Amino acid sequence: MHARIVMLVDLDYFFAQCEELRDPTLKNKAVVIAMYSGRTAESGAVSTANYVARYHGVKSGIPLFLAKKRLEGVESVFLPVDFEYYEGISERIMRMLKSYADIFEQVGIDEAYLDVTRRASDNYDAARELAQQVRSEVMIQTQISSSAGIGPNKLVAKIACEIGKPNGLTVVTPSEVISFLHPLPVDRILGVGRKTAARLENLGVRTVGDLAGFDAQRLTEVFGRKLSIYFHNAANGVDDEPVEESGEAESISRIATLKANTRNLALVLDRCTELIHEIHKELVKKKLRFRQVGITAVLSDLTIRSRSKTFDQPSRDIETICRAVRELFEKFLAKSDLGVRRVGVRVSAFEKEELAQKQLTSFFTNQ
Ligand code: TTP
Ligand code: MG
Repeated sequence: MHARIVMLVDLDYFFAQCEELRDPTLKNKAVVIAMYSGRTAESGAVSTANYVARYHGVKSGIPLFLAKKRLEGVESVFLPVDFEYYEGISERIMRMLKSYADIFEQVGIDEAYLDVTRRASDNYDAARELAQQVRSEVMIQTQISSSAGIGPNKLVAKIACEIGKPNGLTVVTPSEVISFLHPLPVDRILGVGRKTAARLENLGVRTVGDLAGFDAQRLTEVFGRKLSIYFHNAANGVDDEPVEESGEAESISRIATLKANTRNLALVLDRCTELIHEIHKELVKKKLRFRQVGITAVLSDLTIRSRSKTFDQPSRDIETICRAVRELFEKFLAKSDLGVRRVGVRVSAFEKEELAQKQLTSFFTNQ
């Protein structure tokens, strides 16, 4: 049994950096990427800005007129978003990142989680080495600088990555998690925005450590049960969200927490039934047929196990998913001596009907 090593790679000031790549004379100027709303020639918001512009207080989301005001007297360039160009660069980089991961999950145009547990042989020094390699490959191949964070889960990896930006690498080993997180301002935690941070401040909570030590009962009264459990776990660096293969065309998956940890097959399958129904609905909607069914189990010690089964023929049949999930969990539970905490179901290896049809048609017309 082992814990995970999760890496987050996020490209630095991405849209603006792409523009600098196209026109290196921009580098010493303030570069602002503008999303024009079209209402007037000048109205809109900042998509992102390079670090020269950030130094003057320009950041994502602020109105363009404010950005202009803050850059008065500074040599600056405003450019419209060129999404297609950025996407081309992103795709190349994502392919590189993927080749470094056991499990790869892209979460935005310039951001991806890599589960590197196996690749790094459970070793944080090896993971650091891997991050250096992947960042330098991206730099050499595309001249794009990136930052990476490494930790035992997504939450820690994400915060670590942000801390080291730009062009940084921050590694947080399991024994360093608490001392890393606790001094940070509480709004570093995903989901703690300005309003929540202000409410927390009223309760005397400024740092992540304050939040971790705050009375659980009182937190629940203010934020409700669900959110306060999340806050409490996050403040202690606990996060068991798996890194999951992403991409619409690659897989559809659902994951859910059980009422209590269990090794009981019937209870596990009961929870899976709901997930299977949701997955099936999506398969029908997207007209997809799968050739692979997989299960994920997050165990009581938070380790994650996955199993899958591949079929010769593509299918969209709900019965096929149910049978495969039962078979996989039956085998899995027979061997596991730990209780299961969360269960996941995944279908993948898709064959899109229309696509198959199209390929067939073009095959015949090419004869
Ligand atoms: P981010 O990774 O959040 O920002 P960034 O890459 O510009 O800067 P950082 O160095 O801090 O990572 O977002 C990636 C891209 O998404 C960003 O370049 C532009 C776009 N974006 C918007 O269009 N609007 C927004 O509000 C944000 C946050 C990002
Ligand atoms: Mg970025």
